[in-house]
Amino acid sequence: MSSKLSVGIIGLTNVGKSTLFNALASRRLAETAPRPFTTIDPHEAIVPLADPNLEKLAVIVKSSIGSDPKIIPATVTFIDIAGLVKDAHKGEGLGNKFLAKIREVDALIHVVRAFEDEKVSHQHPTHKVGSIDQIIEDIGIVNLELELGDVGKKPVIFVLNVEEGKLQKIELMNRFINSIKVKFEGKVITISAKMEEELIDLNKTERMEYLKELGVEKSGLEKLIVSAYKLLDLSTFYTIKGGKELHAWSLKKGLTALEAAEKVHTDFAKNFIKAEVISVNQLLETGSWKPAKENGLIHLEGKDYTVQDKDVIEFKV
Ligand SMILES: Nc1nc2c(ncn2[C@@H]2O[C@H](COP(=O)(O)OP(=O)(O)O)[C@@H](O)[C@H]2O)c(=O)[nH]1
Ligand SMILES: [Mg+2]
Repeated sequence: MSSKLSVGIIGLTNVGKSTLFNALASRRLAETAPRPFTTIDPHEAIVPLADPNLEKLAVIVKSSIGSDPKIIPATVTFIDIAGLVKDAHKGEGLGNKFLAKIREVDALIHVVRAFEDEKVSHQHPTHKVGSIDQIIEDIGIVNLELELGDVGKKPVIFVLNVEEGKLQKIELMNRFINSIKVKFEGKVITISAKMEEELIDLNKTERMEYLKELGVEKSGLEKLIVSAYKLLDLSTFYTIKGGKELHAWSLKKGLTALEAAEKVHTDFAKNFIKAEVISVNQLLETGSWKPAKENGLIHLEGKDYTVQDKDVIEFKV
């Protein structure tokens, strides 16, 4: 079983793919400084998923062991795949190489240019750059290459890269989104890659204040990370190792306790006896593991148990 689920960032050239990728990659650095995620490839970013349950669980753990546990969030891997051009499937612009990379990922983020900027050239401007017609045409070009390149059907999120000033123009944004939805299948998110890149240098509090000033509730990046996670059809389970390490793990939906154990530790899978399981909400309501156990809320499961989203699992080996 391949445990590395990834999302490839694709699109024409000069649409803001790398700008978006850099913002994603830096968010990782900003929020997970204590944990050195080893970078295998500069085009690959392992990004933590914000999860309010982790902080709540940490409070519970602290109240029973007296110190703050180390928190390790679940992650999504994003890959910056260089731009596709027309006739990529015939090998244009290293097209074959990029198409091969696209076949390897599990889902796609298709970045589409919706910003206007004379200084940034457009590959095929037959319409006004940033117009709905241009957007639809751009998506069509890339989709055709994917089809001819035999990429196969993959879940996709369209990211409309707009100027930051346009983000609050809800009506305009909805018009963009709806026009895409009429023609193509997939989720659509509006984002300003450039703004997200500028947010990198701010800390969490400054970032929130800045967004508030702009009249935006959440950074587009957060929305995108959550959507990508959903797109991969993952569920989350939690382990609390010795009360010291709080770990969120992602698992394809429908997998078993044994497969979950394998993710945590190969030895866990080999020596699997049973698993103690409780939903995170029940554990949070009860306040700690011991009373939950005494009240019969923790159930014993075997290897074949289908892991449910937001299970807290204690593997017995
Ligand atoms: N004005 C403007 N420029 C942008 C925006 N996003 C990206 N760019 C610029 O467009 C150019 C191409 O961006 P890049 O991320 O390298 O595109 P890629 O070829 O798709 O990876 C760069 O000069 C970026 O600074 C945006 O939202 N607004
Ligand atoms: Mg690029």
